[in-house]
Amino acid sequence: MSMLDNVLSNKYLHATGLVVAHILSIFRSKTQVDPQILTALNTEGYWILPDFFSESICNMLVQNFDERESIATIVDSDRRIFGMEKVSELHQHLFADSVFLKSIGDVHVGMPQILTTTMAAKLYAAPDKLGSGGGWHRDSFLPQFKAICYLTDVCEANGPFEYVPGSHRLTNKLKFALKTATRTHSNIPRYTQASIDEYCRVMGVESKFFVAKKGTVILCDTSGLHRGRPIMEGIRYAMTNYYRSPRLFLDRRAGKGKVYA
Ligand SMILES: O=C(O)CCC(=O)C(=O)O
Repeated sequence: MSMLDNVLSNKYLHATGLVVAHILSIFRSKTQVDPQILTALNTEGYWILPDFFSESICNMLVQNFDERESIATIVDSDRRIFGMEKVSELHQHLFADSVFLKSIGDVHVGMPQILTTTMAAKLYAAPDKLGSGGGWHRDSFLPQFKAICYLTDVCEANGPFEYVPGSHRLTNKLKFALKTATRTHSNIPRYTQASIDEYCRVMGVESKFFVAKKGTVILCDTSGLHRGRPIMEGIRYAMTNYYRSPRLFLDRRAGKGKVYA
């Protein structure tokens, strides 16, 4: 092995190179993302893109789901297909592979985002259940980006997405913890309605639910408090892009100094 090979194979150099590449890619995508969207994601934690897809495209995406409903995972009255981009080219090309959506996540999170899965869902009415996502929760403590697209018109009755504005911000997580002397609240993932009410009262905010037409995309930082409201009547079709950040650490279990993305 030459000296150059030795230098290049050095795991620390490799990791440093990855970090530099990530930083460069963030600057590159910064120029392409609407600053209004970034500001809203930073301050409120969400942004709405109306008419992202036309009605006819939504109908085709719904039809693609219905044709594959037999492979869906059933939980209560929900039908979910994880990895929809692998079984429906339409979902893949139109949504999963969207450079536009991913680049917003890249800049918001501050790292190039990796699509974990596109989940397509058909949710039936179940007034006595907790709703999509299993009730109020945070997906993570650190920033996390998701793009949710309604494929049917969503009104108050058929399970709109609901979010507590600003609850993703570290300053608000700390403020709430200090005000209530609760050190763990921002770190626990699941919440009762009573604890959400308490958060809103203490922080002087109101949760917001999103009634919107099919084809609307909701961008959100799911480290904030959120849920899909229980579906009282009707059906809600939607698809969600789940993104994650690369893991910038050396996987010691593999013992090969491999950097996992
Ligand atoms: O589908 C929704 O409206 C919300 C889903 C949700 O809570 C989640 O993806 O974490």
